[in-house]
Amino acid sequence: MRVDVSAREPTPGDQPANEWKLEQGLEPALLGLRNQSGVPIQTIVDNAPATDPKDYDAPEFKEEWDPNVVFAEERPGWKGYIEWEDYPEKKEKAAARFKRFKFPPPPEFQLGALPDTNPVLEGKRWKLWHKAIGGPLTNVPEESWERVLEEKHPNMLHLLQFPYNGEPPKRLLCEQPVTPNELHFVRNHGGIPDIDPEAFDLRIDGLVNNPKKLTLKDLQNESIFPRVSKLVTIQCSGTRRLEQIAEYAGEGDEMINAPWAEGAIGTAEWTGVTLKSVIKHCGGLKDGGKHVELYGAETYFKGGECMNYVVSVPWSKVKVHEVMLAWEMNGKPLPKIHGFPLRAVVMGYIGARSVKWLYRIKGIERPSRAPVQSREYLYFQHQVGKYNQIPTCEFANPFELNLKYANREPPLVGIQIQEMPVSSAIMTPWNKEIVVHNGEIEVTGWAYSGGGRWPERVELSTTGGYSWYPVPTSALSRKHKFTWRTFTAKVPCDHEGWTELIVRCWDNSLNTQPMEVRHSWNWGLHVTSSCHRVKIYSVNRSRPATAKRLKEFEERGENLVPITRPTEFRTMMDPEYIETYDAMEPRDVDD
Ligand SMILES: Nc1nc2c(c(=O)[nH]1)N[C@H]1C(S)=C(S)[C@@H](COP(=O)(O)O)O[C@H]1N2
Ligand SMILES: [Mo]
Repeated sequence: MRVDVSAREPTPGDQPANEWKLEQGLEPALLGLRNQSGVPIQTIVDNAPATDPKDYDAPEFKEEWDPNVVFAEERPGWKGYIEWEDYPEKKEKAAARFKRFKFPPPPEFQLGALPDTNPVLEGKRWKLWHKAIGGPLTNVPEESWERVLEEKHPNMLHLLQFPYNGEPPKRLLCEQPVTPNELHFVRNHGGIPDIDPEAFDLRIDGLVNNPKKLTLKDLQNESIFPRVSKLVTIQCSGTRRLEQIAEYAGEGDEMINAPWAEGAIGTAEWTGVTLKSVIKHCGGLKDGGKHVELYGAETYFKGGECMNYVVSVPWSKVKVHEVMLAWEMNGKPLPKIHGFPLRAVVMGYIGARSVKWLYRIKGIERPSRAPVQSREYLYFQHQVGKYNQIPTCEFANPFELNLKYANREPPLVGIQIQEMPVSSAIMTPWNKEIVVHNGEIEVTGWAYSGGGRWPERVELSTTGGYSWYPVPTSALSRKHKFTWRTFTAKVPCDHEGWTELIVRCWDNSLNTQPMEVRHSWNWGLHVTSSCHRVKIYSVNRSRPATAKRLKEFEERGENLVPITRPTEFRTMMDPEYIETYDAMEPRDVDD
């Protein structure tokens, strides 16, 4: 890798074969740094090999303690649940063990090419982290994958094998307004716990008046808690991240910033109770209690530390019954991969708050300082990047930064993402497709708005955004607070050749979407709320000349694709050419 291009002296004969591609930014992963500052900048490439996983158990890495004992699962019947938050010493032990190994760097999937495999990315480091810590974490990656194969649709697009992140193929996402469980996207930060519902209870503590533990039976006792069922769309803030990546690379951790397309969104009917009724049953929040922290049972890694999955929502959201604790998804018990036996469903918020394998709820004063709440899922201002995520640019090394800030107020230069904004996406046609049509193009897609707003008008453009046609109400699925609307609609397209199909949604508050990806681009690559644009090559058969030409292709058995290949047959015979030429205005003038 060329680390400093400005320092490079070109000598005759040393021209790399890919120089032209480098000049043109066609291999950005190999480009170096052009340092015009006059000050040397550290660009050391760390070539030390990663620890061989075979050595994790070797004598030199042996601990004086047994990871099966120290990191033992907390409770019988709760496979995949190690409690970290209650035991700082345990966290320290794991962090110290983690530090003894060297792990491979993340794959370069933004500046370099995405592999054409399914799973697209493997999650190698995450697998190794689990194996290196050992004990009950050792086989979590394999068990997670087995669960995926068991519970998810065979056609899922697996973006990341472990922690599992997968979305349904476009053709299946919007077939119906309620997403079948097997096709609902999955976004995991770790393994998939397997908790015996008989052994399960939910702990409610912190700033609540009467801390309690409630079993599933308690929660399902309708004489205490009214049962609710509600259609709710869950959308990951990473939905459509691929479009941001295609424009400009951002933070490139394959787990944190998985390269989602349009499918990290799904709608289900969730059944359970509202969190407000549960907190009320616990005597309400104490004075000063303004947020509730939600704990997920699996192990998450951040900056070399082990932790449980913890986020928070404000009490104001809970108070209006917009947070549910659900045990059913579309009339069936929650699939294990979606949080069995109990998950939160936070309506109209970013998916990250809808905690799966929910085992604890804690009343707190301020938004959680757990990293998923306060260091991830931040919406950074445009100019924030790798070197300036904190108000002072003290550290270039994110690992050091994490350790330094582990026990302090987190950096606050980004907005914590809670309510999702209005957004939409086209599911068909696909980007770069050749669409042969009769003057109207059939478009399918979805539109959604967070915070309890709903798509009030969905518009399509076949002219790159100059003119817009509303999707007829009859072509949109029913509106509800907290759900998307799917659509299949025909939109006029007079244009021929390359054009851009665009979708734009107006919600009931008349919020709409920025036109360009750059307008919503941010370092964490979250919330791609700009209008979804799909480039298509339009072939409009409603034009007689086009219909005639297509017929000729058909008669001669000639392929229209690839369109880049020159037409093989003569498209006009001499007599027709002369006749046409003579009928035309002359090419040149005589005087
Ligand atoms: N315990 C736990 N809860 C979690 C997550 C997780 O990794 N662990 N991922 C969150 C994120 S980022 C999203 S987008 C949603 C996805 O929900 P789903 O996998 O059921 O579609 O779950 C959220 N709840
Ligand atoms: Mo998410």
